[in-house]
Amino acid sequence: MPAGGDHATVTSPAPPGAELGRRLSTGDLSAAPAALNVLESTTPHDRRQAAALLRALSPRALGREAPGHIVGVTGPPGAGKSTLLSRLLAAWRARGRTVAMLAVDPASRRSGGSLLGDRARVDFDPADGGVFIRSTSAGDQLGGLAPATRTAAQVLASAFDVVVIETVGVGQAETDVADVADTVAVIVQPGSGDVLQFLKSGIMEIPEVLVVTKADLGRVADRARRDLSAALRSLGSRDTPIVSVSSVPPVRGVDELIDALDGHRARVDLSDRRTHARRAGALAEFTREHGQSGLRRLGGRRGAGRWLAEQATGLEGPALLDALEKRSGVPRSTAAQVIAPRAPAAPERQR
Ligand SMILES: Nc1nc2c(ncn2[C@@H]2O[C@H](COP(=O)(O)OP(=O)(O)OP(=O)(O)O)[C@@H](O)[C@H]2O)c(=O)[nH]1
Ligand SMILES: [Mg+2]
Repeated sequence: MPAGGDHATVTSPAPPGAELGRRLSTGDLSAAPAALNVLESTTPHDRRQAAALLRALSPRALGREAPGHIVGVTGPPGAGKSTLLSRLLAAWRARGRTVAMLAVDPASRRSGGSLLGDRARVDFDPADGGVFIRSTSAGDQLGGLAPATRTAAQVLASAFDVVVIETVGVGQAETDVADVADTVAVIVQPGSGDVLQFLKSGIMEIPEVLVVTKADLGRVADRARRDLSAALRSLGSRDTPIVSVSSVPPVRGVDELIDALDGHRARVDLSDRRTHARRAGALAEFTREHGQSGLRRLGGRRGAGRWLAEQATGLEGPALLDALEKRSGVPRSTAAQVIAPRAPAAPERQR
């Protein structure tokens, strides 16, 4: 899908970002498609509107963090993520919750690899205004999340009750999605050892919620659940819920999964998590704009992370990007130049 198209440069300019932000924050879900177009677009006009949109939805403007629950769903190809999300979507809607879903396709899939095979799409009712689904390509972000996906999740969380980000993979994909989501569910299918191995070897952090799919397969699914539970115990984690689900009839485990996700969200320090997400997003954007040489000027990823950790917690992405650019001395990018307030983060006297 072309990101945003040329609509901004041809006849009608995109609606101003601040107005889209206002509509979303008052629960107008119909503003979601235009808001995502703005975030995905790379025209200077839309970059400015994106910054205005993010500022309108920042904790400083809203007086709190965006209230939606951002859920990351990640797991190996074919584990059953999309099929499960169709069931989850129906169950959330039955509870009266509105749902936005961002499905991230790895770029390699787009060229039609054999992996596309029996891939399921998320089922939904196109006439249901309480649901918004967008597929995005991971583009050049190998195994990771495009900056626009991170900001899209933040923006959608101001209007939708639940925002799901579906990514393929474990390891890096899981780490990346943990930078954005309030809760990460790792999806495992029975009989595939990779998640178990990743867990045991410490490549993968202990997930917040583990889901074993295809429970209808019987013994092999029970065994996967037992193995995962043993691995978690040996890692000293007793709190991670493991939920077995079947997404084909007889469907089971979906309500239990919703409860597990809600339970995690109730325990999380939201402000902390979202602050971390905004900082990680700004750093990803900085790295995309200015590359490794830019990053070196900040003392590498570590140095940049340490510095970001000292900045004010309510700052939105563009303001943080602006602060990083000022500190590193690189040229400022469009969004930061035009919209970000002078960041209080990098006082001249320090230099
Ligand atoms: N038996 C059984 N098959 C399932 C279940 N859930 C999914 N499948 C099948 O597993 C295959 C992959 O399911 P998807 O939902 O596409 O898996 P995915 O994790 O989204 O896959 P990618 O997006 O390609 O990574 C499909 O053929 C599904 O029909 C289940 O609960 N039981
Ligand atoms: Mg899928």
